[in-house]
Amino acid sequence: MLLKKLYTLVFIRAEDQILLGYKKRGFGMNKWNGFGGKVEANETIIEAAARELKEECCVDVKTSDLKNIAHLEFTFEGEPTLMDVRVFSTNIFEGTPKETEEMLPKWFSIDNVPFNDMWPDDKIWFPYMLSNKLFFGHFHYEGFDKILNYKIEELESMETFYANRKS
Ligand code: 6OG
Repeated sequence: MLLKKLYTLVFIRAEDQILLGYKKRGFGMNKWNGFGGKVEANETIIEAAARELKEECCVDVKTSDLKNIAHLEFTFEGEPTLMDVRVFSTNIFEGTPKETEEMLPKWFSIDNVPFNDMWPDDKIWFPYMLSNKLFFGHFHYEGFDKILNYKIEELESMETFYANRKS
């Protein structure tokens, strides 16, 4: 039995650019990624997404402007947990991204995403996100650098995906 832990991951888009943050500490340290973290017991997933974005780079979004674009699952060989990551995107936001203790934000052209300094799974699923598809992905890692196997599929709607999912 895998213990499921819920996380959020938010991407801010502006024309042909995407906002990424360089993680300065903790899980995924020294990698570029979207902004996110664990969902707390007292909040909804989408509230957690907006909260983490604000905490990590000082950008404000309305929860109603966050679009759920993907569901990602990560498992690690020999580890009992499954990371259940809800991915959101928006191009409606307020404020200028600012460095915090956790993240250094930077805009990247969508043609110049720094995949060599990101989680290895990102180069597999970013093309789906950047072409505005909805998708599900599961990645099984050995350690933190090697993907042993994965599955990725485009979805027609996130609502249907969650409605048909067993838990
Ligand atoms: P904190 O530990 O900072 O939350 N995350 C991943 N993101 C990508 N792109 N690839 C992975 O491959 C990831 N594993 C975790 C989810 C961790 C943050 O990192 C994301 C959260 O936004 C393994 O609270």
